[in-house]
Amino acid sequence: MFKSKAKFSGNKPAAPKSGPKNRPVNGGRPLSSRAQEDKSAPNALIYKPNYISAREKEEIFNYLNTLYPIWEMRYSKNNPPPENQKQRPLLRPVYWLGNWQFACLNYYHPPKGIFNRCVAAEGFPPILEYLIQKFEEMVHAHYEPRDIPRGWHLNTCLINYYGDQIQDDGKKLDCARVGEHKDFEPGPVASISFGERALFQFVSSQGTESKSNVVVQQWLEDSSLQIFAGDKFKKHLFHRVQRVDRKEDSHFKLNEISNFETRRINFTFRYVPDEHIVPFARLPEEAKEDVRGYMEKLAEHSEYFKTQI
Ligand SMILES: O=C(O)CCC(=O)C(=O)O
Repeated sequence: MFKSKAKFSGNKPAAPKSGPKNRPVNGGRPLSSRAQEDKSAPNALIYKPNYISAREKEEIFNYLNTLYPIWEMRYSKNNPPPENQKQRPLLRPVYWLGNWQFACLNYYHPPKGIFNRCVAAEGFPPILEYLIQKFEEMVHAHYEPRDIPRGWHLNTCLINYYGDQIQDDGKKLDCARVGEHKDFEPGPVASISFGERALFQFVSSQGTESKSNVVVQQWLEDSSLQIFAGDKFKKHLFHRVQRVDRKEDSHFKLNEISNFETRRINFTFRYVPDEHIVPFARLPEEAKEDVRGYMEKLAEHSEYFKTQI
């Protein structure tokens, strides 16, 4: 099953799985005093360094080599920017599995935003099915039933590509970060990371006017697993990727993403109730119009998307 080499030049083989099992979740810079108080609290967080073996990583990278991520725009003809906002591209290329939550359809956002936002997409390859099963078992063993919604299973995955945009003058623009947000899909979220480590922070936020407080932070390292769940980490706090290291002078050699160099790839696995996943053909006409271009682009390299348009 595990064949060729992962394509991260400068890649170090994953260390043996002998390290600490659940490392305390406060890596990185000193925390604010409020964060210090909370440092020992995050029972609802799992962090496992070196969780993905070298062979599993190879298999995942073989699969990544078959994907062609796309750059999406945040808004569209039928979902224009609000008055105080401008049309803009997302900060990074993405690929979704299970269902595609196009940015211009505003992502899955219960209780109101549940219909016509999650467009049926390709399923998981065997290596991810295998890992998902382990994540689900871990979740059931680790969390209280109240933190696991009925029917919860990891049927959705967002693959984020982090790195530099190469500008027209050849200069690199580092856009390896994600602003604070919540993942509104119900229940636990599992995340695996590859490449340069990222500073992942849970923050409390009083709105756009005031500065957010870092409550817990964790460096997400190559081949690590993170799981978070429960009201505190899913509903009350926001999370963000503050920055991605640039220790290795190298980037992943994957399929060409024009004018982009990827130094970190993250997969987040989530749950969308199956009844809220809609095939492209059944979207309302306006939504179809807004995402048809993306579907056509995806269909250039995907048999699945060819059958959908
Ligand atoms: O890249 C990561 O570690 C987190 C990504 C994330 O926050 C998201 O996709 O919602």
